[in-house]
Amino acid sequence: MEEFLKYTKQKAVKGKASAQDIYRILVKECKKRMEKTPYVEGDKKLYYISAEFLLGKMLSSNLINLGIYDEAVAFVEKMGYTMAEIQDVEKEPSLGNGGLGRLAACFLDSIASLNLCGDGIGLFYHFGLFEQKFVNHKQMELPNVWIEEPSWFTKKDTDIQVSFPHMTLKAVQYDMDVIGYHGKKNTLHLFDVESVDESIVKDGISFDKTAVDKNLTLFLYPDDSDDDGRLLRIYQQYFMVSCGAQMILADCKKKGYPLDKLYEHVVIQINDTHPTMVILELIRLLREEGMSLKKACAIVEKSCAYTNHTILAEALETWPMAYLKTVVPQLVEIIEALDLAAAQRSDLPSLAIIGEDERVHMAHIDIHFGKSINGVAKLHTEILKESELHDFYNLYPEKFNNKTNGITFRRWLYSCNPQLTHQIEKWIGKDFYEDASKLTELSKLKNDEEALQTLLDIKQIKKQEWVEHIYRKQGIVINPDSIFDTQVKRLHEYKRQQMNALYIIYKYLKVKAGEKPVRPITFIFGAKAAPAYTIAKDIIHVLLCLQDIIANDEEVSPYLQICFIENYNVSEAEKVIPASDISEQISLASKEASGTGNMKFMLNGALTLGTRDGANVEIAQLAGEENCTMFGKSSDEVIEHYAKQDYCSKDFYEQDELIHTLVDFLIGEEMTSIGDETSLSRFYHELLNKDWFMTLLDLREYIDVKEHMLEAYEDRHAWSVKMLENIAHSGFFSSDRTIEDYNREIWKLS
Ligand code: GPU
Repeated sequence: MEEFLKYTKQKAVKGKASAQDIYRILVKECKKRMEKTPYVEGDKKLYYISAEFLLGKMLSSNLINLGIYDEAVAFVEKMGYTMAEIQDVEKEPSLGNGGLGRLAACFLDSIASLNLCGDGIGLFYHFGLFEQKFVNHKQMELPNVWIEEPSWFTKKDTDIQVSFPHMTLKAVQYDMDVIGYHGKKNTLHLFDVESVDESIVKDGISFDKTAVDKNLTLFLYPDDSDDDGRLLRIYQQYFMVSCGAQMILADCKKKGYPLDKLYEHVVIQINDTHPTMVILELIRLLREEGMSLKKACAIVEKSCAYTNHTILAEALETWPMAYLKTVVPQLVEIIEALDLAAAQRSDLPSLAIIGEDERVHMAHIDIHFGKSINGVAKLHTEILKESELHDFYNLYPEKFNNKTNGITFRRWLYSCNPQLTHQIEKWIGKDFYEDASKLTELSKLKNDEEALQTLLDIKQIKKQEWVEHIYRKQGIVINPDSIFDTQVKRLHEYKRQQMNALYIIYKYLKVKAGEKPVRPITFIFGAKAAPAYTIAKDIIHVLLCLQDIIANDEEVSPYLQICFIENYNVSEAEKVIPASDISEQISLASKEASGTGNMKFMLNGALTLGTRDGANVEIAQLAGEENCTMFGKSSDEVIEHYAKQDYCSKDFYEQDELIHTLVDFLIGEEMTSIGDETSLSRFYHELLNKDWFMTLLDLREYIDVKEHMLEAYEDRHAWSVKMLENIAHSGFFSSDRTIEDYNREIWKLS
């Protein structure tokens, strides 16, 4: 790191290097080394195609993988800064919504780190997920500008073009090097349209949805609550897959691979159904090469694999045939042919590609014409096989498999929690850096008083750091000695932030009645609601009102506090997760496909308070039931309620006085005096008359177990043992393990 030293000598003396200067030097140094790093080679290549890559800031991650993190920290400190201050300079590329996009980013890191030849393909959105501001206890959305110099992306020459009925769009390709941990590199390819025009964005995030040549790559997930928005989604999806398919076939031709052996050299992992049209586009392009439809289908079926991330009906994409005829008429003939071919394999209407309502079921294309379909946690895959996709499972049992999600420990431990990382290294040596399963060795410390105290001390340091951060960012003063009880994730009814809100109301009323908790509690939230998702925004409103009511109540505020993190994103996650004591994972059982935040908390020594849903089930199994708090109705019971349609929230409200009181609070004097009555009463009625995600079903038990958990916190020794056991058994959730599973069973790269 000679450059650092030279720079230190020149500028440190004069004391005029700004954080910006330092950031630029570090990026330059990284890029220089990345350029010299060789590509991973192999005669078979994976393409991970995804509408989202929620990368987060790249500086620390790149420094770690290049093996120069410690040197860089020393340099930064010599210049009078902390690494956090330098990291602050970078704008976060928020090119994803939540778990699905972050998973794709973790996977890129692991693929390269395992020395597997695999690239990402996606879109170069000019504005990432909106920036969230709170005004009058409500969420406002602002455009999120992230493109800046210096950039990790490099513009590449390409002659790719994509044709639509009334226009042909020229592609612009941006590539980012993805460095493996102490290893070689792969590439993330993001495609943009040459004619894109940022100036059409007006007041916040509105723009002319019909000017597709100008808007196609402006926004991640544009509002699809109207026809124009939905058409735009199809334009985006087709542009992405067409660029990807053209690039893949061009790569093969360049390497001299015969296209009829495509599957020997290429495997395409389709991340949810957003990129499903890649199957159709590949078939179309192979036919243009002179291949028969039948042969093209057979080759593509052997090359593509699909990952399902949800069983929520509203998230399973179907497109009206009429939309597809408008945007991608060149694919319609292929869709109809596949529909016929599928009907020959099974005549069950539930397996049709074109439904009776003339809608095209995207997942059905993937399952019929891909070689593999996987769920993202054991329970989720079982539900797919046994209920949601049962008929498909009967037809293609060999295609179904599970790949429990994972997270990259490079970001979610080494980078975000260096204190814990260094301590672990002192305890068990360096092997866990390359092999996360080695963390189990930590269990040997469970009777070591000094080690357990150190674990508590590190947690306290991370809490103190976060308290300072949130004070700087939002001006909120948090008691670092309070219990940090955290629920951070997208705002969705199935994730049940509203159940947590009702618990807080319960606690508030207790304190008002004189029952004070032994130790203050800080309820931490972070969540963005989709701009058109009204009820989700109502829930944010409830929480922000409660935050204010409690903060302004002299009786209650010494004991309880809500902190709603504004604009929660990857960078905020990296700060709050290591500081948290309790990890709230309270989705309605069967609804959270996996969850990955749950794994990040476990790895950082927070204890899970969760339902038996998604990967929570595996967390409890690995960490031990005694080291987690699990509650709530099982997924079987929940699925039965849906089948029988016998859940009635009003019954719970009317038959349980406590629940009655808590729900009524939502429209009571305290709330309406500062909140918006329309919003509060809309949410109140939603809970009473619908409550589709059964909040009241699990509320009683939630209150009980949470009370116990908070009491258990006071036995600091017992709690620290649980922390240790959680960390020790989190190795399974390394995305390196997940990627090894994908590779062994689906990709089969050498
Ligand atoms: N997920 Br579908 C998203 O983040 N976005 C989506 O559009 C869909 C799923 C999430 C699941 O909700 C979460 O349970 C899972 O851990 C994650 O994908 C990654 O598989």
